[in-house]
Amino acid sequence: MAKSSNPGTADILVVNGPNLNMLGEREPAIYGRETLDDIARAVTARAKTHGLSVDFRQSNFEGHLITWLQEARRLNRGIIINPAGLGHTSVALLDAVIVTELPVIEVHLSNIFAREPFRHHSHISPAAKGVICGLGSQGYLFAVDALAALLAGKKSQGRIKGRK
Ligand code: CA2
Repeated sequence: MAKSSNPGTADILVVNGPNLNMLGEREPAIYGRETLDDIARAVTARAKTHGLSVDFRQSNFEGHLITWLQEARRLNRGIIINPAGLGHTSVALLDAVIVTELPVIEVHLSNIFAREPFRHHSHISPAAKGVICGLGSQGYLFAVDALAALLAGKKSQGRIKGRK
């Protein structure tokens, strides 16, 4: 599992699904040459430019992903998820995303719409604020930027409300 850089109370939880621990080792033509640890470092650095901290995780077990999402509601402010193959199959993962009640950005490294038909549908997408696919590891960085903007917007809305 990629190391969690800031377990527990990070602003952004990044959840990576099954087989993404293999990045950089196989199928570079589809997924690029970067490892998941490379992506974790880049995401953490990008988040830091926005003053945000990151808890970056990966598991091959659906139950781990679901438990992390359930905990996120208490511990985090926004979520980036690459559900990997589970995005195409798992209603349970969708339910866990909904439970978070947090802004969620779904990321896929590859363009799932340019691949096999079974990859064209994601159960997660209807619950996501936004979906990024086909931009490789850069997609994670754009997701950080998007979440930063969403969280900043929430903060200022809160201040306006608080003044009333
Ligand atoms: O493009 C993506 O990010 C995917 O979520 C990756 C999943 C795939 O099932 C989705 O359709 C799209 C697969 C992750 C497996 O990653 C590997 C990396 C290197 C070697 C083998 C698998």
